Amino acid sequence: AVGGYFIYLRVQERRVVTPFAGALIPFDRSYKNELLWGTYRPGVYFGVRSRTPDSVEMGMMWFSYNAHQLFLRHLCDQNDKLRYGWQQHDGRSFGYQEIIDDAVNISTTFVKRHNDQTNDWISRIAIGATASASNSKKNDTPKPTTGLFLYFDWRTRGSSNPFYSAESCRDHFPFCCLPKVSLLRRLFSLGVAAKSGAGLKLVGHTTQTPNLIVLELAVQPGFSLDVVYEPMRQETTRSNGLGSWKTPPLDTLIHAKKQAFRDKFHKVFQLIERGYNDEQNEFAQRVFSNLIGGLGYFYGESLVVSQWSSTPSKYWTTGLFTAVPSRSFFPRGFLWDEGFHQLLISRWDVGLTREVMTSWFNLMNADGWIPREQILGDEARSRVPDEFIIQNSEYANPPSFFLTIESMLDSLDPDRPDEVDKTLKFFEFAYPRLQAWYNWFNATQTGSLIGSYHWRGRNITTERELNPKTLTSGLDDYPRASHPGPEERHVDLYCWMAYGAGVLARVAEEIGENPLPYRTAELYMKQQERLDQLHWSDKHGFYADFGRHTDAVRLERQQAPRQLKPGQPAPQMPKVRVVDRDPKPGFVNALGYVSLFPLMLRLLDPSAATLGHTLDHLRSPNLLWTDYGVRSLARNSALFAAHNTEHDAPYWRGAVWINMNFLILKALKFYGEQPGPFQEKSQRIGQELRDNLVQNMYRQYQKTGYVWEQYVDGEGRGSHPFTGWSSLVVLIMSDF
Ligand code: 6A9
Repeated sequence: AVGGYFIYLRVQERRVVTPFAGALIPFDRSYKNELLWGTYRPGVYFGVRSRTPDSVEMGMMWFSYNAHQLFLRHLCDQNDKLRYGWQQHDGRSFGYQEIIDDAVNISTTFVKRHNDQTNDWISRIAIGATASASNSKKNDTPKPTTGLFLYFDWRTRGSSNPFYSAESCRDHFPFCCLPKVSLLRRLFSLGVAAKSGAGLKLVGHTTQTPNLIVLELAVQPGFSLDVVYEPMRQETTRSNGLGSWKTPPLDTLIHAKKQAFRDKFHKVFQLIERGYNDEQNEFAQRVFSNLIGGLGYFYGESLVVSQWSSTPSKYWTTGLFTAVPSRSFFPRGFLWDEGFHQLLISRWDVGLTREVMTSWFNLMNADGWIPREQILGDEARSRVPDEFIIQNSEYANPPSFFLTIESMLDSLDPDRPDEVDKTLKFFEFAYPRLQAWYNWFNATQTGSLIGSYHWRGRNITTERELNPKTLTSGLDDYPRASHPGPEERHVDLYCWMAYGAGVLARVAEEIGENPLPYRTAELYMKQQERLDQLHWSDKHGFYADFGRHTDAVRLERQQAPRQLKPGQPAPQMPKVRVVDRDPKPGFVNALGYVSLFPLMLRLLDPSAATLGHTLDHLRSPNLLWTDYGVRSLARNSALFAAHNTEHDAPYWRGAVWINMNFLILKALKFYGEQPGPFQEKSQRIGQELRDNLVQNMYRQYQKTGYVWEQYVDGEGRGSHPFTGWSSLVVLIMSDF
């Protein structure tokens, strides 16, 4: 008591599944009603739900007869080879989609009204014959009949059944009303493949309480159906049916909504003024609409492991409001994709962006970590192979939301003081979480050399991969050090951190917090000597990662074991990695997107010689330049277009990706505005690049009907339609 001794106990606790301690960012209360219902099921061709866990979900399925085979259409699936997508969608109250399935054309329209009293909506489903069907078939062929199913599905929880009991249901509805299980049996008996129950969530019980209502119809072109939703109000027990929708008539309302969409699109993006023709403008509208119409609400929990526990724990159960990269192939939230999606959405409706960011940042745990891929709920989980489901709380994903934040700050509109106010309020609430996020990177992703950074999550013991992947960086198979280890330094992560510090400083300034710590960090990291010392390779002449590396790796089929028993067939041996020369510590010889990061995130001084070299590489057709955009890896790079395993095709090894090209363009615009030796060159390359990207994506859209995940020699590749970050083509057209 006298001596003043003490024991200092410092324990680093990791609370992986504990929510961040600070206050949750509040959702905008004034949107609660307005944004309650929507087409928030992007993974089905058409689906409506509310942003509440227990929502009734509406969906649509149909049978397609093709070459005498019967297909059930429900989940968006690129093997269906349909052309579909939102042609207009305003993200709040209106969407119009067309789906072309061989001879049949299905349109889905979603219209919402809302005021303080109500948030009714109508979904109109209309069937038509496609042009090709009416041309090729003479009038004497009968009109095609489509088997159409509409369903209303809810999770049975306690007594929250929003409909009627089975008996009264049958009395009230002239269609079947039955537990999902029966429905599935019926679909099976019709010869539909078991394919995860045709995508229907099978609630794990077989009691006779209905949790699904299905309306089954045989319809022909010309058919149209309106589903009217009206919340049950206390004072009314009887529906007034279409009554309140009679004035104005629905057609008039839809017409007005379409026109309002076009007008707003014109005002926001001004494509006609920029010389694009009507068809190109239409293309841009569709791309944009399919992104914003892809906003979804998901509910459930992630599975998480950490270095402290390798058995997966459940993250807390939560909802997520997010756009998705691809409705067909990965209709769920991805952290770094979302930062890019919101660049576009925030231009249109910054309120939606605040809702989405609120949702994402509220997923932060006590350590400041946000899970990278969000696979929430059974429906989402049923579409993902097991090895992708588990998230690791040691692993990062680029903090691309800093791009969104910068763009929101750049476009604070003094003519909309209410929105400015809301956005700044949002930043006030978000600030502790943004800081925690940034600190989490600093606490977990630093390199062993002071001031450097290093993505965790590479597989050190791999035998099959030509170059162990770095999924966390978002650039998956982009070549890094051939032998992962603690000495690695990753230039892209260094740039994200320098850039993030600058954005955080700006946020701090705007909301009256102290920007100094972040400003200092930014300036420190932007010092050319620091950056160059860590990442400029004199030997190669470009910015590069550092690590134990050799180019001399290849895949070779393993020898079959010598002693085969008589009659035993030779086993098919896998290809394994062979290292012909020992790795040495040094810069990694892989010119590509990673080398461009100091340019992309605008870290370089406008007069830096390294900027000039980077521009030269970018513009060189022998290296990175193509007529269709800047490719991810230089053509002369050792792993250019190389498979990573015998089954793992090249992904970020040469293909053109639109999110990275967007950042390149943004940087070229920036350097084109800075007086200096490279100003004129930046402008020229920027214009060429913009035209190349837009022309090619538009051509590919005309040819194939899709926007694609990536482009190889100009051809669309990978998942499609991919109206995630590829939809940035709209911002590119509008010159941002
Ligand atoms: C595979 C397939 C039905 C890979 O766009 C999302 C991500 C990007 O964040 C990342 O940078 N994509 C890019 O390299 C797609 C990832 C898809 C993984 C899911 C499961 C399901 O099969």
